Amino acid sequence: MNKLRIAIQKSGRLYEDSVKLLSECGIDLRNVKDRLKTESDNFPLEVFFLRDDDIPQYVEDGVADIGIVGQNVLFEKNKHIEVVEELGFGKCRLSIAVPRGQQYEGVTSLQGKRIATSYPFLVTSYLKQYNIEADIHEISGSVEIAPGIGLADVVADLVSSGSTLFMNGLKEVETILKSQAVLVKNKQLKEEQLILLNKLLFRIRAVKKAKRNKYVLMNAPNDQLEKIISLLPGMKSPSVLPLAESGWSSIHSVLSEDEFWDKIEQLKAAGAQGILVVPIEKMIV
Ligand code: PRT
Ligand code: ZN
Repeated sequence: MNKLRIAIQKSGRLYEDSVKLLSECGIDLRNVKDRLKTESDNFPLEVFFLRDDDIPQYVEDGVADIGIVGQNVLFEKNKHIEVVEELGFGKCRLSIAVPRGQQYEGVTSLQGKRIATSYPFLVTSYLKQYNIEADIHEISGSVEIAPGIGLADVVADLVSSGSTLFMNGLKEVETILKSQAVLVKNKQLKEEQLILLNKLLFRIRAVKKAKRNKYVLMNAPNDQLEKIISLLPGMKSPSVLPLAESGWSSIHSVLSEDEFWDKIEQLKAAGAQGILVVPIEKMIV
């Protein structure tokens, strides 16, 4: 039977969110712990567990059809593969950081400096834009300790909360790249694999959309209905149901995360009561 093969991280920061995303898409995986490969019983999907650094190569070579990887790794490896969807997890940035006491007056301060990083390609490309030449020291881990042990003057490393830099006496001075996990695909997928990928994408988009929206229910006196309805978008328009108590209605709608709190305030001010907010599992428009 035709299968779609996906490469995801074996263990690390992207592993749990990748497996969770598949699960939210209704894809059950057999025995994921300590395996190199597994399958799903309810979707034609085979899953390869790999080091994140190897995923772009596997997808380019067509050993895997698709993969989940951070944009930082994707752009560093610079393989011929396509991004299909941003997944909204694994968010971080690749930044340049200098010792806190060191004076820094913009990128020109980096001229001739020794920079420790696991991202030599991205750092070199970034500096090139400013005609800066630096001495790049590629190291694979614990980049943040490099200035402290005299290996480098400056680092370029991934940052999320910033606490690792802080604890190592470093300050972030430039952002090279903002990154999140993305779904990538091989450039020459066969028709059968494309059909399966589109099926998976349809589910991923429904899950992502649901996360950005909330289902809201509220009660309101009928004489306020018009005003309340005008505030609500809903998927088409809000549903209005009569309450057992005459003169009152229950209104159901969907609100997006971005406008959520503003709308709730306006709804309360317009006379809505007993507002309930419920998470949405899937949203298909
Ligand atoms: O074994 P494998 O090679 O698969 O894993 P890995 O050790 O190379 O990667 P892993 O699991 O650490 O990270 C996988 C991916 O998660 C990265 O490629 C990024 O896309 C994403 N990601 C998101 C991060 C971070 N946030 C992050 N904070 N990857 C690493 N970090 C590290 C960073 O290198 C630094 O050491 O966390 C530290 C900084 O964190 P803060 O919160 O102190 O700023
Ligand atoms: Zn890695």
